[in-house]
Amino acid sequence: MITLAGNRTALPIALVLGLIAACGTPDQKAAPAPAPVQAVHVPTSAAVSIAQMSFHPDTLQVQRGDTVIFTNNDVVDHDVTELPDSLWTSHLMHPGDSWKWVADSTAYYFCSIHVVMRGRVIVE
Ligand SMILES: [Cu+2]
Repeated sequence: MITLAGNRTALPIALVLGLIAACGTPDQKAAPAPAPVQAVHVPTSAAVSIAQMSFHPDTLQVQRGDTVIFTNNDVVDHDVTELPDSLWTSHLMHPGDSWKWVADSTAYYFCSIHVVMRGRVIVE
């Protein structure tokens, strides 16, 4: 025989069981995918050698923020000057000198002393 006292406890138990069943169904939404991990570029450096009246390599591909180190391995002075507007330039580089430039955008450059000497840095 069911008593009033028994009905009072049976209803909450039924609700709890119903909630547990609802939460455990296979249709439950999957947890949100973790945010994609952004690749962080650790700046590095790349070298350009100036020798025999030219830049080696004359085209260099780097990532934004990388440092390009120009070294004058020639027997005469050179410089590295942005083309076409000379937005930046190295100091006069004597044989053995180096100059560093942090690549922030693709740039063409030349030697303002020997204008046929040209190169470019492509920033990805
Ligand atoms: Cu030069």
